[in-house]
Amino acid sequence: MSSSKIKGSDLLVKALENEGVERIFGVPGEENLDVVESLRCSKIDLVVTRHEQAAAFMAATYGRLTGHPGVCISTLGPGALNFSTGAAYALLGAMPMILITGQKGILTSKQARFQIVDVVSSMTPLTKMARQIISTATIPTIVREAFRVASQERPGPVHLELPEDIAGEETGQSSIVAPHPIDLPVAHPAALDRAAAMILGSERPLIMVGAAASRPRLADALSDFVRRVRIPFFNTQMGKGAVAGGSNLYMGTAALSERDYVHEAIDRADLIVSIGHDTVEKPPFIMGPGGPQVIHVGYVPAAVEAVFFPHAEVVGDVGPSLALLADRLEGRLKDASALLPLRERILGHLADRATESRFPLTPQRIVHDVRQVIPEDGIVCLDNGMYKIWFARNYRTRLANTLLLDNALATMGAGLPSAMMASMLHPARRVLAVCGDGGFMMNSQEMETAVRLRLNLVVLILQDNAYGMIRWKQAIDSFADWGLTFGNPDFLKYAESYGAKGCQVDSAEGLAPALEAAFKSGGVHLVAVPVDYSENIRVLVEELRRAVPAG
Ligand SMILES: Cc1ncc(C[n+]2csc(CCOP(=O)(O)OP(=O)(O)O)c2C)c(N)n1
Ligand SMILES: [Mg+2]
Repeated sequence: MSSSKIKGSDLLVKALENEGVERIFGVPGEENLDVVESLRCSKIDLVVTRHEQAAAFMAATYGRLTGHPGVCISTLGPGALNFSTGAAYALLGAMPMILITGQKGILTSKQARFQIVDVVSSMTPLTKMARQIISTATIPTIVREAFRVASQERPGPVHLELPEDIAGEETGQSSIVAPHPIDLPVAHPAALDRAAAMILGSERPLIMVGAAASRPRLADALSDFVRRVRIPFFNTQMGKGAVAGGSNLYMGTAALSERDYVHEAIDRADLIVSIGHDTVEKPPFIMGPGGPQVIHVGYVPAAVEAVFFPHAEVVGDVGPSLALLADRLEGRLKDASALLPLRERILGHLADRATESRFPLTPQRIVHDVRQVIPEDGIVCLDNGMYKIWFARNYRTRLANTLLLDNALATMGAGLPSAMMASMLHPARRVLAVCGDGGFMMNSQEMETAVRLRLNLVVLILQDNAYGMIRWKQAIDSFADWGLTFGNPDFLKYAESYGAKGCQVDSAEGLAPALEAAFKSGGVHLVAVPVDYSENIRVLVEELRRAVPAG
C-alpha cells in the first residue's frame, strides 16, 4: 500500500476503520460516490436509511450506548440539512457522533452554485467541531481529531465535509494516526475533602443521578458508590436506570420540575449530591435562595444557571472520584437515611390506576403492562410526547440504559430509529419503541429499514389522534381545545404494507398479551393502543396541586 496511490476517499475509510467503525448510516448522494466505492472495498457496512434524520438518530444512539462515536453520511445541501436535528440531538444529549457530508468540488466550479449551501456554517452551532477537508494530506489527522473531540467529555457530534474532488484525488499519503487510551484526571483531594465534610455535616442528604451518570463506562462505579454510602437517591429523566441494585434506596424520578411526589423529599433535603447533572435537561428541581446545599460531581464543571448553581464541585473522572469520596465517607457517615421514610408514600402513588381495566387504557396501565413484558435487561426507547412523563415517573429500571429517552433536545421522531440501533447492538434483548401517533409518523418510513435489516423490534404506538402533550399544555394554560387533532392510518395495514406485523389492541386486558406475542414471534411489529389522556389533567395537574403544596 505504501508506494501505490490511493484516493482521498480510500484514506478516509482507512482512517474510519482505524477508529473501529463497523457501520455507517445514511443516504449517499452523487458527491459521496467515491466514499461509497471505498466502503464497498472495506470492512465497513453501509446501512442506507429512508431519511437522513433517522441515520443521524441511529448514529447518535450508537454513540450513546457504546461510548464510541457512531458515524453517518449524507450528500451536500439537502441531505446535509436533514442532519441538523440529529446533530442537535447528539449535541444536547452528549452523544458522540461523526457526521460526514459531501460537497461539490472546491477546486473547480463545474455546476456553478447548484445545491450549494454553506453546510459547515450551518453545522457550527450544532456540533462541537465542524470542518471542511481541503486536502488529502490532512485526512488522517482530521479524522483522528474528530473522533477525539466527539468522544471526549462532554461528548457530542463532529461534522466533516468531504468535497468530491478531494475524495477522488489520488494521494501518496497513507499513514494513519493510531488512537491511544486517554485516562482522565481524578478529582483533586481538596475537592473530595470539602465534599466529604459537607456530606458528613448534613442531616438529610439525597443523591441526584443525572444524565452523565448514564455513560456506559460509569454504571458499575456509580452503583458501588450508592451501595457503599447508602444515601437515598432520585434521578433525572436521563439519569434513569444508572444505578443497579440500589433499588431500596430509590426515591423516584424527577420528571416534572416541582410539586411532584418526589419533590416532597427534595424539598426537605439539606444537601443534594448531584452526580452528572447536565442542565440541558428540563430542571429536575428548582434551586432558589435558602434551599439545600448542592455538590456537583461531574466530568466537567457545572454550568451556572438561574435554577442550578452548586455550592461545591468534584470535577474529574466520575467513577474513580466517587470511589475516593466513598473511602472518605464509609464508616463515618452515621445515618444517611433520614428521608427514606418518605419513599413508600412517593412510590405508592405510582401504583394508582396501574391495573385498571378502563378502555382506552390509562397511561399508568400502559407503563405497568410494558414493564410486565420487558425483562430487566430489555430496552425501552421513547419518542417524545405526553407518555414520556408517565414512563419517566412510573417505569422502574434496574440496569443502566434500559430506558432511553431524550430530555435534552426532546425531539419527536427519534423513538423508532433509536430503538432500531438498540436492537442492532443487542439482538438478544427485547427492544421496544414507545411512540405517540404524532412522533411515530415523523420517521415511520424507517419501518422499511428495520424490516430490511431483519431486526427484532416491537413498536408500541399510543393513539390519541392528537399532539397530546401540546393539548395538555393548552388545557393547563386555559386555552380552548383547538387545532391539535389529526387522523391516523390503519396501523395494522400500515405495518403489513412494510412486511411487518400489526396488531390493534381493543381491550385493556389485550395489551400485555399482544406485546408478549409480538416479542415471541420475532421480527418487526407494530402494536397500536388507544390511550386515555384525561389522566394527564387529573393526576399531573389537579391531584398534584392538591397533594403537594408548592415547595
Ligand atoms: C420535532 C418536534 N416537533 C414538535 C415538537 C413539540 N411537541 C412536543 S410533544 C408534541 C406532541 C407529540 O404528539 P404524539 O407523538 O402524538 O404524542 P402524545 O403527546 O400525543 O402522546 C409536540 C408537537 C417536538 N418536541 N419535536
Ligand atoms: Mg398523540
